[in-house]
Amino acid sequence: MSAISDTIAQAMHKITDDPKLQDLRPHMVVPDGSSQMTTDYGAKISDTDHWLTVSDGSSVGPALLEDQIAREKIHRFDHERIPERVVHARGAGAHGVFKVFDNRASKYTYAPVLTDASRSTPVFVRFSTVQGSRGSADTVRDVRGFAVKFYTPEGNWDLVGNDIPVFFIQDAIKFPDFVHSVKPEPQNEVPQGQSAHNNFWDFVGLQPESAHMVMWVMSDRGIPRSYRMMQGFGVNTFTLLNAGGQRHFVKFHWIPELGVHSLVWDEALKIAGQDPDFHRKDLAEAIHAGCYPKWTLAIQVIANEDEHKFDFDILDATKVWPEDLVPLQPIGELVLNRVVDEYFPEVEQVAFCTSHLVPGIGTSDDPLLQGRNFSYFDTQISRLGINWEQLPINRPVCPVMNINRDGKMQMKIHKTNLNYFPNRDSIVNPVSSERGGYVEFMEKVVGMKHRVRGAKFQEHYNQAQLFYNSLTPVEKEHLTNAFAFELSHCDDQRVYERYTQLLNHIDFDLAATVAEKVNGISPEKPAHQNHGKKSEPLSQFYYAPKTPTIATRRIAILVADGFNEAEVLAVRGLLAMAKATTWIIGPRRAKVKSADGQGLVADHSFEDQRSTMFDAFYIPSGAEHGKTLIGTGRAIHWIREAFGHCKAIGAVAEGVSVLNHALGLPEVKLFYSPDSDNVMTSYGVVTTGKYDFTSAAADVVRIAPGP
Ligand code: HDE
Repeated sequence: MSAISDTIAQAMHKITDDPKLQDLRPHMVVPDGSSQMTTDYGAKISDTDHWLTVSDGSSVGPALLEDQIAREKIHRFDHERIPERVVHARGAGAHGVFKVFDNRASKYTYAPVLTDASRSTPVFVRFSTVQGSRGSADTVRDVRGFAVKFYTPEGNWDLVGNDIPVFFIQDAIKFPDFVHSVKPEPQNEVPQGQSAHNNFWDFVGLQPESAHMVMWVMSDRGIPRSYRMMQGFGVNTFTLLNAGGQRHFVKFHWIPELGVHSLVWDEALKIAGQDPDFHRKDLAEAIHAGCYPKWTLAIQVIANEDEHKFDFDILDATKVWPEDLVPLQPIGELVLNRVVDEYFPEVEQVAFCTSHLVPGIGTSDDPLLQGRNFSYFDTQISRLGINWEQLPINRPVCPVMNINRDGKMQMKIHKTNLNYFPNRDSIVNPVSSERGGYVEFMEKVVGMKHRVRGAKFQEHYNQAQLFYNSLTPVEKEHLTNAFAFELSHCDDQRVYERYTQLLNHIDFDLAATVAEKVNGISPEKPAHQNHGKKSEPLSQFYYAPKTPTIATRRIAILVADGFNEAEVLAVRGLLAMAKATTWIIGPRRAKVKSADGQGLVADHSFEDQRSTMFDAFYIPSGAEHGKTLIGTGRAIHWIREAFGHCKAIGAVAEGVSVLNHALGLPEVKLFYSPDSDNVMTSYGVVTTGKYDFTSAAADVVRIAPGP
């Protein structure tokens, strides 16, 4: 654990010192067994099960409107729902801490949140999908939101990012069109949680500026294994202001400690049905287990005077700043260490605004960001009302004082007869920049008023090519298949034909393969020559963790009656030491007898938790158990499916026979026979015939499941 993580770990144990938690505490309601039930106005309730009626006790009579208790219950119920977010409706959230390593960013900014290493800044993070509604599934192909609220003594700073570093459009004015096109179609509200439909591909086919982002979403980045295993990006270009008054342009990056990992498409599809809350549960499971998700915050910085030195516009949100041109500078660490207590008041009511910045951090002329700065505040008013910033989860931890007044659900009572500025008593006054007042960078702006974007904004394919070229062969294959899946769900010929033509501006082979798969237009020659350049960090493999780890990975142990219990307990112990979680999967969720002990109660059956829910599995030895598994169709399917999804697999003795049977491998001689004493590893499968199970288990621990 790094020094910084140690400090953060200590900060976590002193969670009571967290200023945001202290702020939330007075709002927490903790009923205990002796709590008396009351109405919302405090009168005690004697009966909450029977509506007041006129009755002689032997039959039911008319219900009385005078029953305040019944009416309150129904009224409150009728109004439980608020509008869901127009995008990013489905999400999960957690509390945490942010700390910088040292003051290395003070060259660029005087914001203490980014420079003061003695601080632990409380944060709330909300992850989300974009397209689906609140009840949609977690594992769909989509962009993921990564929104962070920093509660600093200088005010709240909201860094509202995504897991993909670019966006579909360059100018905010197109956002309603883009969102209408990707959301379920207007005539039938289909499809839910998917972009595989005519309107989305029609829009992006007609808007080549989206080409780069579409490549990212069709890559494995669109189906992350976990919120904990994805990068985050501020996407837009922000600015930093230092104590000397100099401005730098900045992009923010979150790099996950666990590396970037994705599901495979077949898994993602199946999990969407088998466990639509997969990511939400995964986040809570890791935090409960004390495996706190962590990210490094890194910045890319460009000096004010270098704004125009690149062949792309640095204010164009459809472009990355390639890391070989503008290196990442790690400056701090984010740790999520506390699950929410109640979903609605925390995750549903949290509200972010890109314009909520603290002194030392500023906005830029990025035309997408400018629109966002308007939109977020506006949307919070319609979702939560004008006083949304007074809600506990949104409230800053520093004093808030001004002449803003009234509005629905005003919670504050200002004890003053003056509600304007200036006033005769100077009750509340602006603060100079020296004393911490927010100041904008003074910039000379000259120009004509017209509706245009700069010349460099007109180029759309260079970075889409760079992304494609930087992928490994397996990533390319997944991306090609994703295009084929999506376009084959479009039945309007104009739509899928146009998109295959657009792909030919990115790469001839990609366009030709997809066109063949979906009956699109097969190109004869490239519409644009692929420049052939690469940038390694664009492949998610580049972000594999420095030290491979299986911490928090879910590992299934497949058993039937007669399994070797001592072996299972030893392997479980070893895996627990490596911080993986193990789950006994048996023929039923009940006790499974062992050959040598008490037996174990299975956590799930083969039927009710499928292989897709796990990162790896292991089959112990045991003669009877081996025979039973071989004869259990569901177990055989389980093994085949997991092998097909390239899961890490371990097996001992009779467990190896089960594998060989399920995978039909004796002929191809992939694994040693069950009675061989050697340990063999191939295709991520570790097998041994030895009953010296500790060495086999050590091998299981050694292989970290791949991306
Ligand atoms: Fe958003 N976006 N967005 N967006 N966005 C919203 O605000 C908007 C964009 C992002 O967990 C809305 O509170 C416009 C880029 C996240 O609560 C809304 C434009 C990026 C979240 C809105 C964009 C994002 C939102 C809907 C184009 C990546 C969820 C509900 C100009 C950097 C925040 C809400 C949460 C939410 C507007 C583009 C990320 C309507 C106009 C680019 C993570 O205000």
